[in-house]
Amino acid sequence: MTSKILIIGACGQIGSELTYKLREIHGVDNVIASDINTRKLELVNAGPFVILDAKNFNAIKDCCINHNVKTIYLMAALLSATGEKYPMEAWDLNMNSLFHVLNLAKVKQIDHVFWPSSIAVFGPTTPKEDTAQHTIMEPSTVYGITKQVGERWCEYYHEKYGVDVRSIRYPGIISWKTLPGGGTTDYAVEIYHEALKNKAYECFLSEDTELPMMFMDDAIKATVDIMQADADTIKIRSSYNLAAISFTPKEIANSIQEHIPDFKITYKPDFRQAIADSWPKSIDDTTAKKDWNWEHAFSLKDITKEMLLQLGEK
Ligand code: VAH
Repeated sequence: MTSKILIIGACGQIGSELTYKLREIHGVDNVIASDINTRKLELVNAGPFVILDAKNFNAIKDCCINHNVKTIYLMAALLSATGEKYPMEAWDLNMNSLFHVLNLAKVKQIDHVFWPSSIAVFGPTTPKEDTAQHTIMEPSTVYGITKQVGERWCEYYHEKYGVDVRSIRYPGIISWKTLPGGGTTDYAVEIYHEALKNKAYECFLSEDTELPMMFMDDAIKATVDIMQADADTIKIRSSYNLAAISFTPKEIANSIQEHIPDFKITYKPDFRQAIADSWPKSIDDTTAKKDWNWEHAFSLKDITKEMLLQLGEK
Protein backbone atom coordinates (compact mmCIF):
# COMPACT_ATOMS: atom_id res chain seq x y z
CA MET A 1 0.00 0.00 0.00
CA THR A 2 1.31 3.50 -0.89
CA SER A 3 2.57 5.37 2.14
CA LYS A 4 0.20 8.15 3.16
CA ILE A 5 0.46 11.63 4.68
CA LEU A 6 -1.65 12.51 7.74
CA ILE A 7 -2.48 16.13 8.59
CA ILE A 8 -3.55 16.57 12.20
CA GLY A 9 -5.54 19.79 12.65
CA ALA A 10 -6.46 19.94 8.95
CA CYS A 11 -9.45 22.24 9.54
CA GLY A 12 -7.30 25.07 10.89
CA GLN A 13 -6.02 28.17 9.10
CA ILE A 14 -2.77 26.58 7.88
CA GLY A 15 -3.92 22.94 8.00
CA SER A 16 -6.75 23.46 5.54
CA GLU A 17 -4.58 25.10 2.86
CA LEU A 18 -1.76 22.64 3.49
CA THR A 19 -4.21 19.78 2.86
CA TYR A 20 -5.13 21.13 -0.59
CA LYS A 21 -1.51 21.79 -1.55
CA LEU A 22 -0.24 18.37 -0.42
CA ARG A 23 -3.11 16.67 -2.29
CA GLU A 24 -2.12 18.64 -5.41
CA ILE A 25 1.44 17.29 -5.04
CA HIS A 26 0.88 13.73 -3.77
CA GLY A 27 -2.65 12.91 -4.94
CA VAL A 28 -5.92 13.30 -3.03
CA ASP A 29 -6.06 9.70 -1.82
CA ASN A 30 -2.51 9.86 -0.39
CA VAL A 31 -3.27 12.73 2.00
CA ILE A 32 -5.54 12.03 4.96
CA ALA A 33 -7.01 15.10 6.63
CA SER A 34 -8.00 14.87 10.29
CA ASP A 35 -9.38 17.11 12.97
CA ILE A 36 -11.24 16.91 16.29
CA ASN A 37 -14.52 17.63 14.51
CA THR A 38 -16.00 18.14 11.06
CA ARG A 39 -16.39 21.93 11.37
CA LYS A 40 -15.04 22.54 7.85
CA LEU A 41 -17.43 20.45 5.75
CA GLU A 42 -15.89 21.62 2.45
CA LEU A 43 -12.59 20.06 3.51
CA VAL A 44 -14.23 16.99 5.05
CA ASN A 45 -15.87 16.26 1.70
CA ALA A 46 -12.79 17.03 -0.43
CA GLY A 47 -10.96 13.75 0.23
CA PRO A 48 -10.01 11.18 2.92
CA PHE A 49 -10.96 12.60 6.34
CA VAL A 50 -10.90 11.10 9.84
CA ILE A 51 -12.03 12.56 13.15
CA LEU A 52 -8.92 12.41 15.33
CA ASP A 53 -8.09 13.79 18.77
CA ALA A 54 -4.48 15.02 18.64
CA LYS A 55 -4.21 14.24 22.37
CA ASN A 56 -5.07 10.57 21.88
CA PHE A 57 -1.91 8.55 21.23
CA ASN A 58 -3.67 5.26 20.43
CA ALA A 59 -6.05 6.95 18.01
CA ILE A 60 -3.13 8.51 16.11
CA LYS A 61 -1.21 5.21 16.17
CA ASP A 62 -4.21 3.23 14.90
CA CYS A 63 -4.76 5.77 12.11
CA CYS A 64 -1.11 5.41 11.05
CA ILE A 65 -1.30 1.59 11.06
CA ASN A 66 -4.68 1.41 9.28
CA HIS A 67 -3.72 3.85 6.54
CA ASN A 68 0.05 3.16 6.26
CA VAL A 69 0.82 6.75 7.26
CA LYS A 70 4.57 7.51 7.11
CA THR A 71 4.50 11.33 7.31
CA ILE A 72 2.60 13.51 9.81
CA TYR A 73 2.07 17.28 9.65
CA LEU A 74 1.01 18.20 13.19
CA MET A 75 -0.93 21.45 12.76
CA ALA A 76 -3.24 21.25 15.80
CA ALA A 77 -2.54 23.78 18.56
CA LEU A 78 -4.12 26.41 20.79
CA LEU A 79 -2.64 29.76 19.71
CA SER A 80 -1.36 32.72 21.71
CA ALA A 81 -4.56 34.51 22.72
CA THR A 82 -6.50 31.32 23.48
CA GLY A 83 -3.49 29.93 25.34
CA GLU A 84 -3.63 32.84 27.79
CA LYS A 85 -7.29 32.11 28.50
CA TYR A 86 -6.80 28.34 28.88
CA PRO A 87 -3.13 27.76 29.85
CA MET A 88 -3.40 24.11 30.94
CA GLU A 89 -5.46 23.13 27.91
CA ALA A 90 -2.87 24.81 25.66
CA TRP A 91 -0.03 22.95 27.41
CA ASP A 92 -1.92 19.66 27.17
CA LEU A 93 -2.80 19.91 23.48
CA ASN A 94 0.37 21.59 22.20
CA MET A 95 2.81 19.36 24.11
CA ASN A 96 1.14 15.94 24.27
CA SER A 97 0.22 15.95 20.60
CA LEU A 98 3.90 16.58 19.82
CA PHE A 99 5.09 13.78 22.13
CA HIS A 100 2.63 11.35 20.54
CA VAL A 101 3.92 12.09 17.03
CA LEU A 102 7.61 12.13 18.01
CA ASN A 103 7.22 8.81 19.85
CA LEU A 104 5.61 7.22 16.79
CA ALA A 105 8.63 8.40 14.78
CA LYS A 106 11.03 7.14 17.47
CA VAL A 107 9.71 3.57 17.07
CA LYS A 108 9.71 3.97 13.27
CA GLN A 109 5.92 3.72 12.97
CA ILE A 110 6.28 6.88 10.84
CA ASP A 111 9.35 8.31 9.07
CA HIS A 112 8.83 12.09 8.80
CA VAL A 113 7.32 14.82 10.97
CA PHE A 114 6.53 18.47 10.32
CA TRP A 115 5.80 20.55 13.41
CA PRO A 116 5.07 24.32 13.35
CA SER A 117 6.83 26.62 15.74
CA SER A 118 6.29 30.37 15.86
CA ILE A 119 7.91 33.74 16.44
CA ALA A 120 6.09 33.42 19.77
CA VAL A 121 9.18 31.50 21.01
CA PHE A 122 10.81 34.93 21.38
CA GLY A 123 10.00 37.10 24.38
CA PRO A 124 10.36 40.64 25.75
CA THR A 125 14.15 40.24 26.29
CA THR A 126 14.81 39.09 22.72
CA PRO A 127 16.38 41.76 20.44
CA LYS A 128 13.39 42.92 18.37
CA GLU A 129 14.97 43.93 15.05
CA ASP A 130 16.17 41.22 12.66
CA THR A 131 15.81 38.65 15.43
CA ALA A 132 18.51 36.02 14.97
CA GLN A 133 18.13 32.25 14.54
CA HIS A 134 20.04 31.77 17.82
CA THR A 135 19.24 34.41 20.45
CA ILE A 136 17.65 35.03 23.86
CA MET A 137 14.34 33.19 24.13
CA GLU A 138 12.25 33.96 27.22
CA PRO A 139 8.67 33.66 25.92
CA SER A 140 6.06 35.24 28.18
CA THR A 141 3.00 33.44 26.74
CA VAL A 142 1.86 29.87 27.34
CA TYR A 143 1.78 29.35 23.57
CA GLY A 144 5.35 30.65 23.25
CA ILE A 145 6.51 28.40 26.12
CA THR A 146 4.98 25.34 24.41
CA LYS A 147 6.73 26.27 21.18
CA GLN A 148 10.10 26.85 22.88
CA VAL A 149 9.90 23.53 24.76
CA GLY A 150 8.57 21.79 21.68
CA GLU A 151 11.62 22.96 19.70
CA ARG A 152 13.92 21.53 22.37
CA TRP A 153 12.14 18.15 22.21
CA CYS A 154 12.26 18.10 18.38
CA GLU A 155 16.01 18.66 18.42
CA TYR A 156 16.42 16.06 21.22
CA TYR A 157 14.45 13.38 19.32
CA HIS A 158 16.50 14.07 16.21
CA GLU A 159 19.84 13.93 17.98
CA LYS A 160 19.02 10.95 20.29
CA TYR A 161 16.73 8.82 18.12
CA GLY A 162 17.41 10.01 14.57
CA VAL A 163 13.84 11.27 14.13
CA ASP A 164 13.41 13.27 10.92
CA VAL A 165 11.39 16.14 12.37
CA ARG A 166 11.44 19.51 10.60
CA SER A 167 10.05 22.81 11.84
CA ILE A 168 9.47 26.46 10.94
CA ARG A 169 8.90 29.46 13.21
CA TYR A 170 5.88 30.91 11.38
CA PRO A 171 5.23 34.66 11.66
CA GLY A 172 1.64 35.94 11.60
CA ILE A 173 -0.10 34.41 8.60
CA ILE A 174 -2.64 36.15 6.39
CA SER A 175 -5.11 34.13 4.34
CA TRP A 176 -8.62 34.32 2.95
CA LYS A 177 -9.74 30.67 2.64
CA THR A 178 -10.04 29.82 6.35
CA LEU A 179 -10.55 32.23 9.24
CA PRO A 180 -7.77 32.01 11.86
CA GLY A 181 -8.73 31.49 15.48
CA GLY A 182 -7.28 32.61 18.79
CA GLY A 183 -4.20 34.37 17.47
CA THR A 184 -2.76 37.79 18.23
CA THR A 185 -1.91 38.40 14.57
CA ASP A 186 -5.49 37.61 13.51
CA TYR A 187 -6.22 41.35 13.26
CA ALA A 188 -4.35 41.29 9.94
CA VAL A 189 -7.02 38.95 8.55
CA GLU A 190 -10.07 40.45 10.27
CA ILE A 191 -9.23 43.92 8.91
CA TYR A 192 -9.80 42.84 5.30
CA HIS A 193 -13.17 41.25 6.09
CA GLU A 194 -14.29 44.36 7.99
CA ALA A 195 -12.96 46.72 5.31
CA LEU A 196 -15.17 45.04 2.71
CA LYS A 197 -18.18 44.63 5.02
CA ASN A 198 -18.19 47.92 6.93
CA LYS A 199 -15.37 50.08 5.51
CA ALA A 200 -14.25 50.31 9.13
CA TYR A 201 -12.26 48.24 11.62
CA GLU A 202 -11.58 48.59 15.33
CA CYS A 203 -8.09 47.11 15.78
CA PHE A 204 -7.19 45.33 19.04
CA LEU A 205 -3.54 46.37 18.65
CA SER A 206 -2.14 49.92 18.67
CA GLU A 207 -1.36 51.60 15.36
CA ASP A 208 2.42 51.31 15.61
CA THR A 209 2.59 47.62 16.65
CA GLU A 210 5.04 46.22 14.10
CA LEU A 211 4.95 42.42 13.69
CA PRO A 212 6.49 39.89 11.27
CA MET A 213 3.83 38.66 8.82
CA MET A 214 3.51 36.40 5.76
CA PHE A 215 0.92 35.54 3.14
CA MET A 216 -0.41 31.98 3.37
CA ASP A 217 0.96 31.04 -0.06
CA ASP A 218 4.47 31.85 1.15
CA ALA A 219 3.93 29.87 4.37
CA ILE A 220 2.67 26.83 2.45
CA LYS A 221 5.61 27.06 0.01
CA ALA A 222 8.06 27.14 2.91
CA THR A 223 6.38 24.12 4.53
CA VAL A 224 6.50 22.10 1.31
CA ASP A 225 10.08 23.22 0.56
CA ILE A 226 11.51 22.26 3.96
CA MET A 227 9.86 18.82 3.81
CA GLN A 228 11.11 18.18 0.26
CA ALA A 229 14.67 19.32 1.00
CA ASP A 230 17.43 16.70 1.28
CA ALA A 231 17.80 15.67 4.92
CA ASP A 232 21.47 16.69 4.98
CA THR A 233 20.56 20.30 4.12
CA ILE A 234 18.38 20.61 7.26
CA LYS A 235 20.98 21.78 9.74
CA ILE A 236 18.52 23.23 12.29
CA ARG A 237 16.42 20.57 14.02
CA SER A 238 14.80 22.86 16.58
CA SER A 239 13.00 25.26 14.22
CA TYR A 240 13.96 27.65 11.42
CA ASN A 241 13.35 31.40 11.55
CA LEU A 242 11.17 32.35 8.59
CA ALA A 243 10.43 35.88 7.41
CA ALA A 244 8.60 37.72 4.65
CA ILE A 245 7.45 41.23 5.63
CA SER A 246 6.76 43.27 8.76
CA PHE A 247 4.10 45.93 9.13
CA THR A 248 1.96 47.87 11.60
CA PRO A 249 -1.83 48.14 11.71
CA LYS A 250 -1.46 51.68 10.36
CA GLU A 251 0.54 50.43 7.36
CA ILE A 252 -1.94 47.67 6.49
CA ALA A 253 -4.78 50.20 6.81
CA ASN A 254 -2.96 52.55 4.42
CA SER A 255 -2.56 49.71 1.91
CA ILE A 256 -6.32 49.01 2.13
CA GLN A 257 -7.15 52.70 1.66
CA GLU A 258 -5.39 52.56 -1.73
CA HIS A 259 -8.32 50.33 -2.78
CA ILE A 260 -11.06 51.56 -0.41
CA PRO A 261 -10.28 55.28 0.10
CA ASP A 262 -12.93 55.83 2.77
CA PHE A 263 -11.87 52.85 4.91
CA LYS A 264 -11.48 53.95 8.54
CA ILE A 265 -9.43 52.23 11.25
CA THR A 266 -9.72 52.92 14.97
CA TYR A 267 -7.62 51.41 17.75
CA LYS A 268 -8.76 49.78 20.99
CA PRO A 269 -5.85 47.68 22.33
CA ASP A 270 -6.87 44.72 24.49
CA PHE A 271 -4.97 41.93 26.32
CA ARG A 272 -3.37 40.92 23.05
CA GLN A 273 -1.32 44.14 22.97
CA ALA A 274 0.96 42.79 25.72
CA ILE A 275 1.43 39.56 23.74
CA ALA A 276 2.32 41.48 20.57
CA ASP A 277 4.68 43.77 22.50
CA SER A 278 6.63 40.69 23.66
CA TRP A 279 7.36 39.56 20.10
CA PRO A 280 9.99 40.70 17.56
CA LYS A 281 9.35 43.39 14.97
CA SER A 282 11.36 41.64 12.25
CA ILE A 283 13.07 38.27 11.78
CA ASP A 284 16.44 37.29 10.26
CA ASP A 285 15.84 34.16 8.17
CA THR A 286 19.32 34.00 6.60
CA THR A 287 19.77 30.39 7.80
CA ALA A 288 16.62 29.14 6.04
CA LYS A 289 17.67 31.02 2.89
CA LYS A 290 21.11 29.39 3.03
CA ASP A 291 20.13 25.85 4.06
CA TRP A 292 17.10 25.22 1.84
CA ASN A 293 16.87 28.26 -0.49
CA TRP A 294 13.90 29.92 1.18
CA GLU A 295 12.59 33.13 -0.39
CA HIS A 296 9.25 34.84 0.13
CA ALA A 297 7.21 36.24 -2.77
CA PHE A 298 4.33 38.37 -1.44
CA SER A 299 4.68 42.04 -0.42
CA LEU A 300 2.06 43.90 1.64
CA LYS A 301 0.82 45.48 -1.61
CA ASP A 302 0.43 42.01 -3.17
CA ILE A 303 -1.34 40.66 -0.08
CA THR A 304 -3.85 43.49 0.12
CA LYS A 305 -4.66 43.23 -3.58
CA GLU A 306 -5.17 39.44 -3.34
CA MET A 307 -7.12 39.52 -0.07
CA LEU A 308 -9.57 42.18 -1.27
CA LEU A 309 -9.96 40.44 -4.63
CA GLN A 310 -10.61 36.97 -3.17
CA LEU A 311 -12.78 38.11 -0.25
CA GLY A 312 -14.65 40.50 -2.52
CA GLU A 313 -15.52 37.62 -4.83
CA LYS A 314 -16.32 35.36 -1.86
C1 VAH B 1 -0.76 33.77 16.94
N1 VAH B 1 -1.03 33.43 14.54
O1 VAH B 1 -1.08 34.94 16.73
C2 VAH B 1 -0.31 32.94 15.72
C3 VAH B 1 1.16 33.07 15.47
C4 VAH B 1 3.13 34.57 15.38
C5 VAH B 1 1.76 34.38 15.88
O2 VAH B 1 1.86 32.01 16.01
O3 VAH B 1 -0.80 33.27 18.02
